[in-house]
Amino acid sequence: YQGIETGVGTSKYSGQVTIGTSAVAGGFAMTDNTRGGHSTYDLNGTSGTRTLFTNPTDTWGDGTVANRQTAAVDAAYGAQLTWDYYKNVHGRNGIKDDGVGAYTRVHYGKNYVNAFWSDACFCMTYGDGAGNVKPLTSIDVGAHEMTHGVTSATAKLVYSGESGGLNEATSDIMAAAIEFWADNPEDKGDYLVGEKIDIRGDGSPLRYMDKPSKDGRSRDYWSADVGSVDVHYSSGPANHWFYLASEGSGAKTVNGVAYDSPTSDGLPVTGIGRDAAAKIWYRALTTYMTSSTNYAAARTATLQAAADLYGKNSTTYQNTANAWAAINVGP
Ligand code: ASN
Ligand code: ZN
Repeated sequence: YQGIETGVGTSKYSGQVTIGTSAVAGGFAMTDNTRGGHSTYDLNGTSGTRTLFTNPTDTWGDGTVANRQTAAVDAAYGAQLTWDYYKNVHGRNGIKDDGVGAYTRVHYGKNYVNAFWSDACFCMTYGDGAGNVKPLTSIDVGAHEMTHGVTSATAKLVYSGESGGLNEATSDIMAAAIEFWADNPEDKGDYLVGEKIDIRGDGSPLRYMDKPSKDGRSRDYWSADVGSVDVHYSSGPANHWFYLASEGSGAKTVNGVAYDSPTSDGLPVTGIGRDAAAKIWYRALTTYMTSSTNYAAARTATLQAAADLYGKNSTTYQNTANAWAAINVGP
């Protein structure tokens, strides 16, 4: 698959987008040679046999699920944004920082209501949803899954106990940062996870970062038993840290979404801004966290990162520490 082309895709969630493609005999393929050769494949309702998306023209999808290219456009766009975010914001050249792209598979199985990253294939996989649950190919879901690859290539946070919650939170945190960074007019940034998918059928998102317990399961604050709950719920305190560190506590509306973020001790917290919070988390993840990092160690890691980036005497450092205190993680 040759060269560098730019296709035009009509996505389901993000409107009309450009995607990196390449020229092949008889047309074009969804292989992006500007991003490490990242390719997007059709599993066609199976869990194994994959076919590279190709097309006679460089125009893809039509925004409907009936057109099987549409999910591919969304997933390829999400992977592309995630690649570009890590490169442009954090200087990271691909998941392993080696310039090599992963790959994406869509239309996994039948009525599959999930998406996942696999270290084994070094790839991301997306289900089509079922009933009224839509394909799991939104920007935030894609960025979440691809970030699991980054975590695997860096801190390697073990996917159980507190480190598992921090692994999950890393995916939600970077996904929120990526959604804001992309600033797509059809899918503006928010501190919600999976709000486009309607996974519960009542219009609510899968997770909330300002007050994670709004999902009925996630924890808002660290406690000694947090490591005993599912990693998608023990992520709550760290997701809450990211919200508080970014925006501060209390009521606030961002991109038209209203938030109201509490603190464990009722004391207010001042935000450092989303970009600084994401920089701190990324540096902590890639420089200081290890496979066994727990909540207390994550606090230390982010404070080391904040000291490196902003200085130990900065208000950014102090507010970073205050956001940890607000989720009940102290010195
Ligand atoms: N979509 C889920 C996740 O990435 C799959 C899983 O449970 N690992 O967290
Ligand atoms: Zn995950």
